[in-house]
Formats: sequence, C-alpha cells, structure tokens
Amino acid sequence: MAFKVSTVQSSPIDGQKPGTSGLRKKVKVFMQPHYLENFVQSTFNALTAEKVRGATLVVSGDGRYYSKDAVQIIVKMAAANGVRRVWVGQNSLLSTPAVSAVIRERVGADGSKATGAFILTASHNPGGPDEDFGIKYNMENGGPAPEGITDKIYENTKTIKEYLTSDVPDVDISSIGVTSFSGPEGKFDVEVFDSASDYVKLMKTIFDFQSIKKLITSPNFSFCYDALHGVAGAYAHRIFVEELCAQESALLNCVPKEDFGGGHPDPNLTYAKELVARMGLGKSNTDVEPPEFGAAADGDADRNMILGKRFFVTPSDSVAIIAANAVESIPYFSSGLKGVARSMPTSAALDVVAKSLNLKFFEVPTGWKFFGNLMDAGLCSVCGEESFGTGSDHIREKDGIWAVLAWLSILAYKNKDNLRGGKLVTVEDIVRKHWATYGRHYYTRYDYENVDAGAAKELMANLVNLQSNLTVVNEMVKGIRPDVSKVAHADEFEYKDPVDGSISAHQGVRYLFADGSRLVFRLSGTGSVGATIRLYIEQYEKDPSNIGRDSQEALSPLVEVALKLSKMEEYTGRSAPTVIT
Ligand code: VG1
Ligand code: CO
Repeated sequence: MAFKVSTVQSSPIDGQKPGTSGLRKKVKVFMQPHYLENFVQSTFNALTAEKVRGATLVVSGDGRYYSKDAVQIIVKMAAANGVRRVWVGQNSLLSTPAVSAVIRERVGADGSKATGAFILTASHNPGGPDEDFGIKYNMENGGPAPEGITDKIYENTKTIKEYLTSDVPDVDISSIGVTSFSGPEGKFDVEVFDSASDYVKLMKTIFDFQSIKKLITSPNFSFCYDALHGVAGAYAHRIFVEELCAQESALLNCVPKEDFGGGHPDPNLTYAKELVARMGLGKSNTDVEPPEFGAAADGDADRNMILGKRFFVTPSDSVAIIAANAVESIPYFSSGLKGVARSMPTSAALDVVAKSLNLKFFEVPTGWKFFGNLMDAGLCSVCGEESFGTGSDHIREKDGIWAVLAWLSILAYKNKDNLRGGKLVTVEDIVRKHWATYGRHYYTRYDYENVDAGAAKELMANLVNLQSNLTVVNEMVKGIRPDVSKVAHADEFEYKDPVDGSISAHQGVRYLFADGSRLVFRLSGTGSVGATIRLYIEQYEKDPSNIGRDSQEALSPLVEVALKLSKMEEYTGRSAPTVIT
C-alpha cells in the first residue's frame, strides 16, 4: 500500500518540558490540536533526521486512555519522517521495563533491532478522559533519554513551525502481524507483536524459575499480586500463573484497564488498598490468614511494593536486601555485583550494604535516567529509589516484576530446605535479620500533592536560602527539638555523572545531621497540575535494641523539625500531607 507525506503548519505550545520521566499532562491537554504531534516531531528533530531515517521504533505503553489514538498518530508521523519500522505491542500494551527489554533483546524476523521507543504512559498517575496521559522517549540502550536530549526536545517545542505526517491508514493493533506500506523513501512496516514473550524470555535467563515454582506451589507458602489494573496484569498471568503455577486467585486487579478501574495506580500503602487489606497490615487479627507474600505494581509496571504477612518492606530497605542477597539467590548475579546505586533521597540502607560487601557505590539524582550511564559503563548491577523503584542492569528501566521475582528468589533460597512443612523464613524474618546485621534506617516520605505552584517554589527558595547558614539552621533546630542531633552539612544536591561528566544541579535540598539522619526536600517532576512537595525523612539506628520501633513514632522528632524548619503549613496551608509512605 502506498502512502503520501504531508507537512502540517504548527506553532509552539507552552509547557512541553519533559519532567523526571517524560511529558505528563491531562488527557485533554494532549488531545488539543498539534499537542502530541509537536512533541513527537520535536523529539524526531532532537534525535536528528539522520538517525530517524531507517530507524526501528517501539511505540506502546501502559494502555491508558488515549494510548490507542496516540499510537496511530505516531505511526503516521514515523512513516513521514522516514522511520523504517514501528513495533507495537498487541493492543498497544508494553510495560516500561518490557519496552526496555524489547529494545535490547528483540530481533525482528528480518534481523532488525530497535533503535528507540516512544513509551506512552504517565506511570503511577491516574488515567481516563479527565486524568493523565504521558509520553517519553527511550534510547538505543533501552533507557530514558538523557537530559541532553530532553533539553533539546524542549528547545524544539519552543520553536516548532511544522511537522510531518502521512496518510498511512490506521493499523489494526489488536492482532499480531506485519502490515507493509511503501512511501516516497521506500518501505515502511508496522509489526504488532506479543507484549509479554520477550520479557518473559529475559526473566527466565535471570532467575531460577524451577526453584521459585517450588516455593510458590509449596503448601506452606501463599502469594498475592495486585496490578492495580495497570499493564503488569498482562505479564502477571503469564509469569506467575502459567510459568510459576500460582493460582488464578493470587492475582488481584490484573486486567489492564484504560482508567485503572478508576483507581490511582500507585503501589503504596495509601493507594493499594485491596492488597494492603488482604495482607492484613495494621491488623493483628483477620478472619482469613493473610498470604505470606504480597506485591503490587504501578500503571506501567516499573514500580513495586513488597509486603510480607502484616508487614511492609520500605523500598529503600528492599533494594538493600536484594543487593545483600543477590549473589547467592539469583543466578544472574552469581559471579558478583559490579556495584550498586541509589537515588539521593533513598535511604542509606544500601550504602551500608555496599560498604560491608566492598561494592562500588553511587548516589544519583531522582529519576532512572541517571542509572543508565553507570550500567552501560559496567559500574552498577543493582539500583533503586525510595519511590518503589528497584532494578538491575538486565535492562535500563526500573522493573516491578523483576523485583517481585528477586524477592521470591531470596525466599526460595532461604527456604530451600523447609518447603515440605515446617516453619518458613518469612519476609519479616528476612528484613529483621537484615536490620540486626546492618542497622535500621527508619524512613518515611511525606507528599503534599497539588499545592499551589508559587507557594511550593517559595517554600523551596526559603529552604535553599536557609541551607547556606548552618549556624542559623542549628539554632532553629535546637529551638524546635533540643533532642535532635546537629545539622552537620546542608546543600542543594548536585550530581556530576562519573561517566560523561555532565552536571545536574538543583536536585533537592538536603540537611545532613551529625548522627546520620537526613531531611530532604524536593519538588516532584512527574505531576500534571500544581506542584507536589516531597519531604524525605530518615534516621539511622545501629543499636539492635532500638531497631524494632514503630517508624512513624521513631521519626516524629525529625518530622517536627522538618515541618517547622520548612514552614510547611505556613507556605502551603496544609496541616497534613496527602500521602505518607
Ligand atoms: C517520581 C519519583 C522518582 C521516579 C519518578 C518516575 O518522580 O520520586 O523516584 O523515578 O517518579 O517514576 P518525582 O519527580 O515525582 O519525585 V514512574 O513509576 O512515574 O516512571
Ligand atoms: Co511507573
């Protein structure tokens, strides 16, 4: 089928700056004439015509509302810009980690390899006609575009005058197969493929599925997985039920929906309500005995929440525990870890493991794009963020199902001799033992969502200003809570990439206390309206007799200091955060 290319006149639209992870706005904003087109063309232009011509692009996402329309728009524009092939996951579904895996691993029937991807997702933000849509570009290594590229994209959106599109008809993305077209510059193919196969194949090379299967099918183990109606559902059935023989009833909300069933697809204690109830959190007595292990994913399946029976594992602990146990429990790591890394606000639990195991260690700004360079340079095997993101160098995105398989591997290894009855080593046992060995990092995050953007900016400006005078800070701290340790250092976090030397400044304000406690303040870069202030609070406890406290109670003096130091209520008018994790 032949197609024609046309040039459409356009003009810049404000506010197309990619945030922590792509461009996220209300669906209605994305549906405005030229909005998506401007961003896509600006991306093509940033990549340069030379690289786009002949390219093989993956286009898919978490299946949220507007994804199917967006795929058709991008396909037409790709054809017009000289792209050679577009690969689309069936029904436009591909989790963010699966996109990364497809870029890195998939080989087309004609030997082709993908050169990049448009991922259509606003991740953990709600979906539906009145909610969010998002788009981001991933590079040839499978990771998010670095700031050098996202800055160029943004610059292009400010000067765009036209974009290219074509009359390629809408492609049926519900059935697997290749549709071929010919245009002015030659052939153009759209290939629709199975969303899960490449990813499942990769997972089987990393983990010992046999031993996980033994755990899952053992009579004294029980399991529950909540996809919150995100794209993880498309993988959960294949992996947990078909491959690992979990029962169907172990899957909660595993049918992907355009609006995530009206929920907020963010796997935390506030939004993953059904799972939290099923796991018996906060209840010492439940009618039905909760499962031994539970986990949840966000909309695009790159996040994970790990729960034990009546027990929550903080993401900062989770990455530290995975790192500490990876070599013995996970075949992919059997020859050792190259290094580990965490984002700045993530607790220092990983630092302690790195030190004790003598591993290279890196602290990067928030957002997965910063881990990619370290991994490409062979410096990092396992990394994580406090925001329920954990992953490794098997791909260049965080990976929700990978994290669950990592935990199941650790449980399988610890229980290899007691699966026929007897007492299991539980998730809680593993975490408590970890604290006893390495000390415990009490940790909490307060999110103030949808705060007036001006007020949020002022609050941050005040903290930046305050940070420069430690004497004043310490007088204030002493006045608020004399029992809290002194602030030894404060700054605005700046990162110099050790591989390419690039600098990322203004990555959050840190107050580092003499006893190792930390307060971090930063503005979210993933929201679509107003501003979200994030406050991260952490306190290290080495004394084994003090590691069993309730974390909110243990942190309450520091919380008080943080709220008063930042004048949170005064600036935002909020007496309490929207979400506490
Ligand atoms: C948040 C998290 C960050 C994460 C990012 C993308 O960013 O804090 O750790 O990498 O979301 O996750 P921010 O700027 O809102 O704090 V996802 O699951 O949206 O791809
Ligand atoms: Co996500």
